[in-house]
Amino acid sequence: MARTKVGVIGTGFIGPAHVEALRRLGNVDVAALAESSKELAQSKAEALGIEKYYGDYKQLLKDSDITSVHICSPNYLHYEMARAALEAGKHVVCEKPLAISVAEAEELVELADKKDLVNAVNFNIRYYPLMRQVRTMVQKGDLGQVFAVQGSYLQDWLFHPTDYNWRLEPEQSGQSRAIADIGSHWMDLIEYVTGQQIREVCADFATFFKTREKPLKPIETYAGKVLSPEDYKAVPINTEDYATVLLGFENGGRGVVTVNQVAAGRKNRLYFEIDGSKQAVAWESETPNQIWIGKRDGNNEIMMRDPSLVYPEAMKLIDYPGGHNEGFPDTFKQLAREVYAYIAGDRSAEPTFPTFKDGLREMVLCEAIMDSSKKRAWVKVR
Ligand code: SOE
Repeated sequence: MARTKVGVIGTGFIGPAHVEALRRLGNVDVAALAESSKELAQSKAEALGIEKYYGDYKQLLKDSDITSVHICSPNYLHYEMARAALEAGKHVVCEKPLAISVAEAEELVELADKKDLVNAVNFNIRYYPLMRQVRTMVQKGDLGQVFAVQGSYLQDWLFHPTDYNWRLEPEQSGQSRAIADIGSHWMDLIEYVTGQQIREVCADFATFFKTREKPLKPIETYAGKVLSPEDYKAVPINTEDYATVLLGFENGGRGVVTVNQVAAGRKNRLYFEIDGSKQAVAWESETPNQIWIGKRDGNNEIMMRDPSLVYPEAMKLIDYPGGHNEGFPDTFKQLAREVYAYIAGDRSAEPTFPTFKDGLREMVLCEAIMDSSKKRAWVKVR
């Protein structure tokens, strides 16, 4: 079997998760990595056991062994790197957000189409098997008409004013933080499982920490408290810690979502409840192997992630029997498996994985939400 050789660009918090997932596929080799300097690239390559390393991603793109790349760098680099990778004829899997503006994302969608290269955005939360189950339940009419969706995405890794990361800097991360970083996952998931597009939004943003203590040395996302007081300086913060957004769906359904990166005790918790005309369904990402099914005229149910209980569509994403729990790293593996099966196979069918078009969709939603929060009014999503 021909093995695809992959290059990973960026090895901070999320790059190693891509490396691990790719290695679990069996038909893909992580052949090279690129970092922002030769020294960093070398030490990461040693730690991750990757043979080739480059101190500049442009050198990796010249490597003719590499046929696809995973972009795991800070957000502001996604556009430049994805563009260069497509120009170099590589298939691209990009971390979210795809870019930091709608215009950039539109250009990438067009270029990927023109070059006829496989393109994906890592909206990994779709790949919890029970999310495929919920999507199939909606498609089969088990929920009836979707009346309303409510939920949240809460984290606490920015809870202290000394918590700091490049995601707090608009030049690196983009103009929106909580909505672009975690709201984008929630909206992508909800549109994916309900099949309903969000058509209008009304947003309320808050920044609770107007200044934060910036470490004078770089530290990685989720690194925790590793510095002392003299290692910090106070800097102003211009992006939102929190947002609540009212949503109007294309079928007339209503929704509301809260995102908050300073919610104590909520490590990384995405929650939703979909209320349909026949029954309701709810899920939270910190207990990802079960869904709640709500009924008016019978007992409510807890459905377990068990290949013998779910629809065949969801079964495809399950590698272990019921009770042998799968989680966050498995979502990366399942997404990558669909991408690499597509790369190796017949490419005439529509991809089953999130593509650059889905990345663009999130940019459009984020821009509408930011616009609404500035105007303090409802805004239509184009
Ligand atoms: C940081 O907030 C972050 O790593 C996001 O960027 C991810 O997409 C999400 O998986 C968890 O939190």
